Amino acid sequence: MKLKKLFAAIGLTLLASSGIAQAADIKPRLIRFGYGLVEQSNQGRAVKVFADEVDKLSGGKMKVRAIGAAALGSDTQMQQALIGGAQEMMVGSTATLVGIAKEMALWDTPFLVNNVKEADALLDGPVGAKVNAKLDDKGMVGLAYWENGFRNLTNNKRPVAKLEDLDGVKLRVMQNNVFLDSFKTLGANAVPLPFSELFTALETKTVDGQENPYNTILSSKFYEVQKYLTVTNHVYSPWIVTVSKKWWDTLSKDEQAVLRAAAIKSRDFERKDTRDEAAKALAELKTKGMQINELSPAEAARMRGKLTQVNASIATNVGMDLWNETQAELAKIRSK
Ligand code: TK8
Repeated sequence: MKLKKLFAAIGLTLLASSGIAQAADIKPRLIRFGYGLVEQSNQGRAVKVFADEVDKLSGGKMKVRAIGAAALGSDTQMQQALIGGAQEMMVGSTATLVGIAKEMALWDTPFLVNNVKEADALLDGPVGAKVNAKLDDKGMVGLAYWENGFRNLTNNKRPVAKLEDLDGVKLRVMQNNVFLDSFKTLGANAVPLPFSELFTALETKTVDGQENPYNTILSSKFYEVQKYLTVTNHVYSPWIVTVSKKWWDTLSKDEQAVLRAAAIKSRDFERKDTRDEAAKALAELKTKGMQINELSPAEAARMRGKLTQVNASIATNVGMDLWNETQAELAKIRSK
């Protein structure tokens, strides 16, 4: 199946580059593609790459209308629009998909991967494909995992240098039970909220803090309303590019291949762009006035010990087979 997809993608690239995309079975299509972050973010930049690639591969017939800043709704609202067929595509956090496909909770496992190399290998390998395929009979088709990134903690109450500093901090978490449990376990007062409501919630002090990758803290200007940042890297968050299954089933094989190829091309761009930006972002957040706390090795270990207490329940939720397969796959990746 994978080879077939690959050949289809290569075929299309050849078609497009030789200027005969007209010959392929491609009709004029309008694709409403929603996302949550602002246009000037790693997410927005990659959606633009996706749109340009779809345009190129389809000989200008398939048009992507990119709509950022949650203007089409929060992640969960857009997911429902995809399932219902009212919107064609989106990119968003896998964490908000857990209510639809419980296996997605695998990606919320604290400290599951140690670095981006492991993340790429796991997500692009058989385990990633298996989890992704769970969306198919739920009304969505997943095309590629993009990088959201390693998540770090910010808050406005006090510098968090040890576990106890989190006591009673009202912390916004993504809408899913793993995140809720994880941060309750750490002693925070965890409050699930859609990302689209987060800036205002921080600004009005409805919540004290949140956790997201450096890139997002920067592009969403959380530094304007958050004083303290603690480098926790507590979980690697993927984004996933999804298509409405209802709409997907109306597409020709050539049209589907255009979307698959563009999702992979933009994924590769996105991961590199995100990593380049993340490497500079912490210094930039500092110049914007944030106070950065690094955890001592002892405190980091304590936090890790607490957080990984949720692993057992994640394993039960995603299924023991998938959990064990993931551990085996990670061992394989690490031995390479
Ligand atoms: C953007 C979200 C965001 C995620 C979150 O729509 O909710 O905190 O990290 O990237 O998907």
